Amino acid sequence: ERYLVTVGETLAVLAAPDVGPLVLGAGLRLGLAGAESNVAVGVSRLGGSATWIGRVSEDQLGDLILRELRAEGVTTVAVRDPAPTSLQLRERRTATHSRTRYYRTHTAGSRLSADDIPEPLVAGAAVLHITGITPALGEGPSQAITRAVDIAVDAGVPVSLDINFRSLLWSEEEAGRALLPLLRRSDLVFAGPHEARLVVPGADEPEELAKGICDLGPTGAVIKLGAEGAFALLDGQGYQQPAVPVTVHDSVGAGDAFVAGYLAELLAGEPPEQRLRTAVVLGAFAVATTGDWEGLPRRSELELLDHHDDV
Ligand code: CKP
Ligand code: MG
Repeated sequence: ERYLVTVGETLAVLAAPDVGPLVLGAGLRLGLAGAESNVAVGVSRLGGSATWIGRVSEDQLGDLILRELRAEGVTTVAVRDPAPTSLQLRERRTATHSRTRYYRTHTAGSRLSADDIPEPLVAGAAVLHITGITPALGEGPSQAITRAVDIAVDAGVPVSLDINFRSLLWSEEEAGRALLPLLRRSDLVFAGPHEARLVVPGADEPEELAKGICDLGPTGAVIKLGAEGAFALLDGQGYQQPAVPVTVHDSVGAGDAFVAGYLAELLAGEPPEQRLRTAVVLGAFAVATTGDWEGLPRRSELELLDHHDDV
């Protein structure tokens, strides 16, 4: 069976449903986040096989993470760890501005190590998907990603990398320096324009950024342009993909949704045009619904956004 394998940290989110500063007694909604597990869920909902590798706490939040991922049909390869689950606090300071804070040091997910990566599982995958978040979590997670890429490259498994720069975790300089060697060994790279400039400084337009990435080694670069869709350079051929217009409710998770749509179609053997089309449809679902992954579509729902409901 053709499956995607991904490695990363899934965290608990405490999100304020109301707009305004946090006050005593405010409600906080419990959710789950994590770029790599978001992608795994998105692929699984579209009928693809996805395996997520990571460390989870031995407490109730660790149980919750595994229960939800498994309920979504994702295969989990989890090392249980006595350390707590990482948290992400999200405050909706105004309707359009949020403040977020991570509590993700000395946590289960950040104690991931190279020994946690099972070789046959990665070597047997159709694609390995990683993001720039995991290497930012520390020495152990960074080595785990390098180990996964070593196994994939040796086995001829294509590597997909989403740069996913997080300014709360490291500086642009640190990120550029750490991600460049991973990018050089990747086959397919996803990035927003700002993220692409971390590795291709001086370039500006999506076409230049994609070309700059491919000059470093990958055969494919997909520049995610949000409401403007995406530009992809795949095996030397350029593709322009417009977005699906929707009302934005919550843009977190849009990038992961896009990647999930693209990779699910890649697993299904679909051509680039179809991969990019499904990618923007998943991105639209993610921004039009609340939660990072909860609103992602099943395959039967992909056409839902093509027409408006006048009922
Ligand atoms: O780039 P995206 O908005 O798609 O990524 C969102 C995820 O893993 C989210 O689930 C969050 O917890 C994180 O990125 C992160 O660690 O920042
Ligand atoms: Mg992203």
